[in-house]
Amino acid sequence: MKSALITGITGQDGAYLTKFLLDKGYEVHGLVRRSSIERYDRIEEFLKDDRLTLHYGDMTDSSNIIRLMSDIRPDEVYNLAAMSHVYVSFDTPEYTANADGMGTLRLLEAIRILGLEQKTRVYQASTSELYGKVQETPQSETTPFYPRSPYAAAKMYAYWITVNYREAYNIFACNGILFNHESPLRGETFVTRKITIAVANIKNGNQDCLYLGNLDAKRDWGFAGDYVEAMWLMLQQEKPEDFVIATGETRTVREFVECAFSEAGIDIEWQGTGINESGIDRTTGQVIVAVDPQFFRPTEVELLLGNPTKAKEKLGWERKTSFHQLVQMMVQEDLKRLEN
Ligand code: NDP
Ligand code: GDR
Repeated sequence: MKSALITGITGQDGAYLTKFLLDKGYEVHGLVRRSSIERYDRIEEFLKDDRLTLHYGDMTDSSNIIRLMSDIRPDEVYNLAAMSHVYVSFDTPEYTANADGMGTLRLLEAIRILGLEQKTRVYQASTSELYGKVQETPQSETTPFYPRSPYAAAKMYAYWITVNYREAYNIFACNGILFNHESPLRGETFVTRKITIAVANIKNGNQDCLYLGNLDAKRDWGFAGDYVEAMWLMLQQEKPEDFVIATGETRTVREFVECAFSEAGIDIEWQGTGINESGIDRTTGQVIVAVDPQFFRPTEVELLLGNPTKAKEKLGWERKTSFHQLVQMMVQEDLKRLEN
């Protein structure tokens, strides 16, 4: 039985990856942080599975990482743990650098210190945020990086230290440069989930208006369930390489809003521009979407559009879920959750 350690197992991707690896017959270990309320909601259904073991730890604690790696000696490590919110990283830049940047170094160093270079393969959760102020569209594995947030700068360090440890110590380590991927398990303050929760609330009369920041930002949005397969595929190749994982389509936040409300039977009409822009319910005439500048970022990433050709050719990976299917799934799940 192969073994895998997932850091960030309690997050969106951690939950989908846990299911994926258990289905493949893996023994799965997960790193969890101690908190005053232990919330493992996303992985609750797997907690009774004997093949899943949780370990307390933190990416900011080297001795903890070394001890865990020494005890588990996993065949594969998926480093998903991160302070993953771009907006919040402007408020917590030092912590973000520590967890997202240095955390990756700690993991790679543990492999080296323990002599696991030939045993343990590493997946590093890199991100399309590395492209930031984009230098080329669509973005591929060869597009230059230009990070636009403390989060992206920390992830840039993690990207390059992964490449360096691969080249210097022959560790099988891959960067998955994943574009935005969403699901009903998405954190509630990321824009897609914030929108689908608001749609369910507004539909049920529990909320009047949805306040958002930049409606013009464009993202290449896919489904998280499709993307975890690509993480695994990278570690099954003959040689370690970095891959862009994306859909190859881009949409504005505004389009996501329209599509999500339409899924709940609400038709939106846009009025005004800039911070005065609002979305009106065509049937009732009520303002149900408005811009609030508090959600603008000090530096924004305006356009992301990935080129997943290499992943298709070498991994045989393609997204299965379309943009409309993704929005539909998220809205329906949030409507159902409210009913329950
Ligand atoms: P989430 O924010 O849903 O999950 C992050 C996970 O990291 C949680 O389990 C969290 O634990 C854990 N974590 C945070 N800080 C630490 C720490 N210091 N020590 C240990 N664990 C920690 O993120 P996603 O699942 O969406 O993303 C997974 C990874 O992929 C992240 O690294 C993210 O940056 C990256 N990524 C995500 C993309 C996306 O669109 N989703 C796109 C590209 C990259 P807790 O539950 O305790 O908070
Ligand atoms: P992102 O995701 O920053 O791309 O990072 P997010 O959903 O937070 O923002 C996407 C775009 O929407 C705009 N936006 C808003 N964003 C939020 N959160 N809240 C709002 O109210 C709002 N209004 C408009 C943002 O300005 C932005 O342009 C995600 C994370 O999962 C990262 O960890 C990951 O690396 C990248 O995706 C790829």
